[in-house]
Amino acid sequence: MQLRLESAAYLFYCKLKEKKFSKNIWLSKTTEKMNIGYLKTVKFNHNSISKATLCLMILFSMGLHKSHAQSNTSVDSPNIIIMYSDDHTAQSIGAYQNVLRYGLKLDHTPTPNIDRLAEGGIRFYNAFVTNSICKPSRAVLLTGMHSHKNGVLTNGESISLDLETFPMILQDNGYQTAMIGKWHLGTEPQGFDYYEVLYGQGPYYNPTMRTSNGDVDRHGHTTEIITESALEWMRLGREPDKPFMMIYNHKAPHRNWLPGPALNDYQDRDLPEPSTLFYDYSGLATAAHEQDMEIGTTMSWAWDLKVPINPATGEPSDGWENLIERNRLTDEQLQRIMNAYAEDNEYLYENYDQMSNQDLLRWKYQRYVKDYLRVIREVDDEVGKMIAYLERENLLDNTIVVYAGDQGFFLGENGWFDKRWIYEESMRMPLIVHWPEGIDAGIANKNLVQNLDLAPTVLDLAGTEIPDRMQGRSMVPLLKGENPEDWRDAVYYHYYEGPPRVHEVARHYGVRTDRYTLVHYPDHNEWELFDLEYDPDQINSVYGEPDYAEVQQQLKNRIDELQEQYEDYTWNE
Ligand code: SGN
Ligand code: CA
Repeated sequence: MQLRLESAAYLFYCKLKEKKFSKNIWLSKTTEKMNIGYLKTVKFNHNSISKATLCLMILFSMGLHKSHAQSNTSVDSPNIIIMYSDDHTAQSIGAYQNVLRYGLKLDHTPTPNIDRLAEGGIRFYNAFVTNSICKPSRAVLLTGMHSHKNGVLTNGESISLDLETFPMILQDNGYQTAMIGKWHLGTEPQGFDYYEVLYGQGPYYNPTMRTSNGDVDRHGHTTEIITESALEWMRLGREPDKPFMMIYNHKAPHRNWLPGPALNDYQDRDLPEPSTLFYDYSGLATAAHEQDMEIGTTMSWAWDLKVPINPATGEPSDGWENLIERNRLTDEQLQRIMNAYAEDNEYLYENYDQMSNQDLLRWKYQRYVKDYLRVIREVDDEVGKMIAYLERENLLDNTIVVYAGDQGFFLGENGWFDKRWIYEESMRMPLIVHWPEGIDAGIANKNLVQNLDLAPTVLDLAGTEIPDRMQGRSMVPLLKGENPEDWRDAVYYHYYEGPPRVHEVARHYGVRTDRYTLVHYPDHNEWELFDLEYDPDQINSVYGEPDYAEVQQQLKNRIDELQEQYEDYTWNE
């Protein structure tokens, strides 16, 4: 009870402190605060944080002890925060806008805070995942091993408890570790002193968080709640005499893009369309024709598009109740959501009969991309809060902040949403690293890097040994602005979740160099080859064209070599 009272007093103090700093440049001025209560049960692990430590932390934080925060770390063991937002694609980040030659070109930045991280640190323009889907990407992040080595080939597998991950290694080397937000890997999070994670994908509203000490019901918008939980751990759970590593993973912008504070953004205007919105896949192989990830046909009126009445039938849309139940929406939350979409939905109901398929796709695209960017703006605001906290506590300079997405995403390119493909939109991940004490500001790096490299990089930064089994390479030389001559010239890719699984994207593997992408679809025995210099949107495969015969053969050889190097024998049927 005493602990609860002290926690409450401390949280109140922190709120006051936050108010004082609310003009901080990292906080977006436009955030509309939601009119919903924030109820919570704070249950910290009594084993990992004693009452005495907590009291000391409170006293220290109230000014009786100054700048405790930095005393615990040095450049040799910096703090580390990894942000691995779910499905956050590079086309929707301001810091990437001017370099991407494919896809949606936005007319504004939805990510001022993330952009600022890029301006103050290093951004990787050519970062790619090894397998563009959630669980596999997260398992690669934790283990530094490709999917065929870590056992998580698709979203159907859970991570094995027997695997040694980088958080476990950091823990053994004096780091305090925490995992907050989307976990998704099935088994209980290992290697963390504290965790507070969503069940599975988690809802956009009112999530139940699974913690080291049992479940906690939270009320409010999940993007804000994940930050609240992370900040609570930083304030009350963190041991100031140890360096820390926290994984802070947003659920947003994963499907079904249900905004909170930003619900009313973009009400008065439409957003640009990608040039390939109406593309018919005529230059692509069979796999592209067989997918089920089209905005026009795959998206559902209720769940995806937030249209409660099916405009074709006038009946309630299938799944509307599900949306309310899955998010446990209160009347007030539901009303606010209904109000935000009312005017555009009314337009759809009134005009549906006269709308062509093209008009309908345009309407659905606007609804989709606006919601995607709304939930992105919310993530960006929360990243801003986190950075503001670090700055206030004098932690920012010696904390390595990694901002990344767990893969890319289609924002209407090819008329699609979702990911999975080796294509640029899906395979490229945004990757930004900010560390004032260790990285020069404003570096734009073009080396081919992968999520596979993150575990070895973090271990290298923490001064610990990198196990031989890890298949990635430390990016530390790149962080220092160096350009090692022997850096990789090609990235290897594989995707295993073929039909009949959700979105029906055929299994494939391939290679991407600085100029070409070669991909093989074994279930169709077909190939595609893209010359990204002339075809950045990858709409015209040149596989089999005589002019490309030589490069085609070289790339096939390169795939063989990479499969050998990574010991990937999963394709040798
Ligand atoms: C859910 C989504 C899919 C998505 C997968 C995998 N449907 O099944 O659209 O591809 O997750 O996403 S949903 O309507 O239920 O959200 S992943 O990021 O976890 O790999
Ligand atoms: Ca994902």
